[in-house]
Amino acid sequence: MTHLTRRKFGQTIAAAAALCGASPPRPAAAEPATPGSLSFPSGFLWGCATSAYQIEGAVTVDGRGPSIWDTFSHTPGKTANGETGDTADDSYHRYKEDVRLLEELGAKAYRFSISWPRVFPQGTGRPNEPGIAYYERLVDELLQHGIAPYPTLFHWDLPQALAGGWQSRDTPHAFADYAAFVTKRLSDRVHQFMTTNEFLCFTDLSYKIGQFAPGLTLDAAQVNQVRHHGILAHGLAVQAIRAHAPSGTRVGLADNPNVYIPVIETPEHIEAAKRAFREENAPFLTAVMEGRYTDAYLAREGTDAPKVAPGDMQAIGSPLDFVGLNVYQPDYVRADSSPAGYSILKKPTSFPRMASPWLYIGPEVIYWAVRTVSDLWKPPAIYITENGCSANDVPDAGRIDDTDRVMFLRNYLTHLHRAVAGHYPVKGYFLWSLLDNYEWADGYQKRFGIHYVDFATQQRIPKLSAHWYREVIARNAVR
Ligand code: GBH
Repeated sequence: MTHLTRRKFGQTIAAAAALCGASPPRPAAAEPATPGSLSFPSGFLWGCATSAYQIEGAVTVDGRGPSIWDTFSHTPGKTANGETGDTADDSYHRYKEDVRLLEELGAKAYRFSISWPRVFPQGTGRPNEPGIAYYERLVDELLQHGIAPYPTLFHWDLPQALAGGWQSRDTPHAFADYAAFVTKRLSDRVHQFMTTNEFLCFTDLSYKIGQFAPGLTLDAAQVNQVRHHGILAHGLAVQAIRAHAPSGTRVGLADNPNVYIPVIETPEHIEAAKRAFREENAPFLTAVMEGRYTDAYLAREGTDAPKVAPGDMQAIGSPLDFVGLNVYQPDYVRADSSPAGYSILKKPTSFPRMASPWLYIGPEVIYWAVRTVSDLWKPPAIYITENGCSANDVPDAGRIDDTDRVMFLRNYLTHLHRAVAGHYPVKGYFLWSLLDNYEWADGYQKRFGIHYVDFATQQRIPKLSAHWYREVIARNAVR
């Protein structure tokens, strides 16, 4: 029997079984269920992502100190409906159930974040034993289920007690001490760490636009200094982790660079998109990958440029074992004859979006994110550390048929496959998010989960997208 005939035969049985209401037989991994199905390399790391303040709740339990997000979310007018992370998904108490959801998906890895104010309620000084013990329990639970822990040390929940927040140069040093402590406690079991999540969000959005905690609107020089402290914290933490972890422990970060799609795939536009990527991310990922600020950034900022102490840039440029990219929405670039050599296109008002107004749909962005980072800096490995979307999920007789999310994910993963097929070193994908959760200033109205959470009862219900993702993982293939 030829391969083709067997596949057709399999499909017929599946179709018949589906008509009878039985679940179709699962195709063998080597044999795609659909012609043109896109297989991923064996060992590709399929996972899900969350973050501490967005899911844990239990904000006053076991000695946790307040974070700037507790303060901000409790300040009237700062978040949708005044919603806070006080309870969120109560994952602090329900982590075993949440690990079970991962297990049912067949997930190979879980990206979560460690709450700095649980571990150091004052940000620095005395560690809080019950705080770190929680993460030991979570890690052990994951390992018992064969799921690799991918912790991030900072996903925006800065201890409130740290005076000056990211405006202070002491904060990056406090972060390095916290990183060293966590490394000492977990690196016997955790083989990879991410330092910070999304520089732009905890610097610009928090200290320039004021949309996120602590909600400040500082001037350009102050903002550049905050950005510098953010990337310095990352660099000092890389050094601290390496100093205290066994050799072989991998260190990376998760960032959300602006990603540019060349308007037309011709060499001149591709080159322009690459230039745009390097310059538009100059204060963040570019500085981290190159260990220096670009000449154009320093010239642009002039006297507002950050003050840099000796040793800072060397720490910031510490070599990484992997780069994590959070990829959501696209921007488009064309080559032009301006001094920069590119322009970023304005999106037409008809450009399609998901339920969050900022979340434009551009599946190719995931390919260009991987390709551009790889072409520019050749890191040993790249992970997609977040990708996913919000949707207006409404249970209907207990089901959530989020076909819009499935459409979104299927298209993004199809373009991720293009990067795999092009031999770019992308090693894994973390879907944002395992669960509906606290979407920061947007509160609970914007749902990103592949599991629906009823916030009144804390019941978790797999959405259609969870069933779909389970099949992706089982077949190691998309479509
Ligand atoms: C990620 O940020 C975060 O890491 C994660 O915590 C979050 O839940 C997830 O994405 C989904 O949002 O309101 O127009 O000013 C993604 C980057 C930056 C996108 C802030 C939304 C607000 C845009 N986010 N941005 S706007």
